[in-house]
Amino acid sequence: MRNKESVQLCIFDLDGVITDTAKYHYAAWRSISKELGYELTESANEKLKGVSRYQSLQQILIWAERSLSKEATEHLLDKKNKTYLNLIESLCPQDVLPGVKFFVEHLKENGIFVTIGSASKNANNILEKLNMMDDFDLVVDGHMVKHSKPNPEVFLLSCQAFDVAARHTVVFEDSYKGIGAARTAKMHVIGIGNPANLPEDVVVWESFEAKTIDDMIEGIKYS
Ligand code: B16
Ligand code: MG
Repeated sequence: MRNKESVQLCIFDLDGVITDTAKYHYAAWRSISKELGYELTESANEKLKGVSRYQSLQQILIWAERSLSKEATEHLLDKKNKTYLNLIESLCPQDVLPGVKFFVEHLKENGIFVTIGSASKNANNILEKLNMMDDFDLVVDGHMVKHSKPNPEVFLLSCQAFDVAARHTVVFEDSYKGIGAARTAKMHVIGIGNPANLPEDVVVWESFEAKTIDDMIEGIKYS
């Protein structure tokens, strides 16, 4: 991809990209893990980022070497979500990560479609708290997909909605699984967050502050 005209769609992951809710998912899963007699470390938690609630619990059960009945599984999923919802109760527009609003506007002013591609079933709730519901052309969330990242379904739905080819699409992601999903779909990708937590062969922005379309084109040059 060489020029800005060839980017037609940008897809933003939500948790860890638009706002720092990833730390609340971690806190909630840590407490559930403790109940299961398992210590969830920060590095193990990296493997849960971008993964659906159900799949995350299945992974924790494997690590904890535990198995649960259907009822006990449902109970823990519900408990995790209630803990998480409590933690994000006071989320507000000030919690949008630095530079995100400006960058999203900058893309839209340049005629680029801007969507959300999140595994979360709480995405709409979070966007409402952040007062960002009207900022995106489409929100694809965990209610709309059958398959969890690294399956690319959550990103492909945005391409289909606006009839944009994957090669004209850029994904912003904070997780290994999400970057894998973008790559499987043959989309361009920029990592967001701490480079130490992401693949070495991806350009990572620690924040959106002062970023422009030109920076994005530079970042995806070799992806
Ligand atoms: P929920 P993203 C993902 O959101 C999170 O990274 C992941 O930790 C979480 O388990 C998943 O959403 C499901 O979230 O329990 O709210 O439905 O990063 O894809 O925006
Ligand atoms: Mg994320």
